[in-house]
Amino acid sequence: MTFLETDAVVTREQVGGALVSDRGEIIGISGVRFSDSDFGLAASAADLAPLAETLIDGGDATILGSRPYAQDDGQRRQDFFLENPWNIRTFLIDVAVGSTVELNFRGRVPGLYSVFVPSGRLLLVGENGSAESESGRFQIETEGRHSVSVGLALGREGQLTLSGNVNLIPSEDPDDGVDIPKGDRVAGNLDFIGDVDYFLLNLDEGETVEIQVESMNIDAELTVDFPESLTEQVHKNNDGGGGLSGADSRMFYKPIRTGVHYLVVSDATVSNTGGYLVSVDVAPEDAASVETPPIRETISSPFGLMTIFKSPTSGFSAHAPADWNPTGQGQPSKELSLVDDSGNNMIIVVEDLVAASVDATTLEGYSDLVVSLFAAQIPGFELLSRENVQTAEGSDTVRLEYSAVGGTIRGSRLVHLNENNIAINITLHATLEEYEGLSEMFDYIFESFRSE
Ligand SMILES: [Ca+2]
Ligand SMILES: [Ca+2]
Ligand SMILES: [Ca+2]
Repeated sequence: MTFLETDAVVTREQVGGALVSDRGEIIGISGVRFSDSDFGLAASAADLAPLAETLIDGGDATILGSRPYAQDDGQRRQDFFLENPWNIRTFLIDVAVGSTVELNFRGRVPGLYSVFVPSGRLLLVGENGSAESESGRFQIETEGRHSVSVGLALGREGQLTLSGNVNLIPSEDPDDGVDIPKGDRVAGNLDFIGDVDYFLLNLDEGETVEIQVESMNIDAELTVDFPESLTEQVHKNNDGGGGLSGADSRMFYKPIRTGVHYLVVSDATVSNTGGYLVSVDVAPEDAASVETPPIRETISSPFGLMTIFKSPTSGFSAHAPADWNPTGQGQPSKELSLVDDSGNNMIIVVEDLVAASVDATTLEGYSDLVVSLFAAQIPGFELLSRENVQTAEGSDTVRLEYSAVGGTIRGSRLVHLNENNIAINITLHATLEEYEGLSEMFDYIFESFRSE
């Protein structure tokens, strides 16, 4: 859409009129006005004409398709499968003011639910831990349909159950799961505050595409992801597309694999709703695409599939359980953070001792420091053993075994200091009940550590 700037008065005195040329032709329709300013624009009549014709023919001129309310009465229990981390299901609750709603949320994977009042304000958030259930209760204070959105908190896919003391009415979002062919432009809509839409895009390895999200309504944010991606392979862009509001997003994306990708549209401020256009085109030859780190190598081990984690900065590698999920969070020194379905975790932290001005330049000195920090920071920390171990490829390491939190958690930490005074820490935590079953795998992970 082209917008025209003119010295004709388009705000205050009037809005929404025709912009007429000195030859009497309608060249634009005013109406785009920036809030808090006296600056307005007219939309090009040439761009608007097809919409006007559609409207006269009785068609849908919003180009957003029809968004019918759910007709179904719903039921008290909803079981559903989320196919990917961007798949969010919404259920509506339509009960009288004064009613108390009780929700129960459970699944084999950690999930999140959010309850919104009809105006879009967030009322309640809950998260079920792995294999646990979470209950929430709230009172209906405003007339209208409340909504509950449910998504994965961790992991790539999973089965979840939401149940309540009232009917939960499924609300289908016509945007989610829509295919976008290359060279096409598709209209979507963020239907409610917090809506996230995902589109499916088939790409060929190495062929760079230009992806763009344009909107006058939302502060478009674009995310490109694919199944089995690692945290560092997910790309986001907020305002790279500029556009009329300066908030459009754009990305040149070079796929590192052939197959389906997720193109995700959200509002960067999580406060707007409305329509947007998303387009995918073959990028110009010289386009500078975002850098995606390579897919990690996977190998089989006596403990199942392992991915070989290679540090992007510190020249070491370690095996990590392929079916543990990245937590996608943490401080910059955390190079890897994984968790399994029971909450057992693996964390790799890298510390540059010179940059951090840490006064410990030997492996022994640094290990002493780690133990004293643990003792100070971890509730109920108890050191069970400390051993100097040489790994299979000959690196000197210190292995610490400890218990924490009243003996309910067992931890193992491998500490290594390389010749550049970079400290590498691999920590594995398990609940006391699961530690025994996992300890051989922990040994295997520590033995696979290689400092290069
Ligand atoms: Ca939507
Ligand atoms: Ca959606
Ligand atoms: Ca933006």
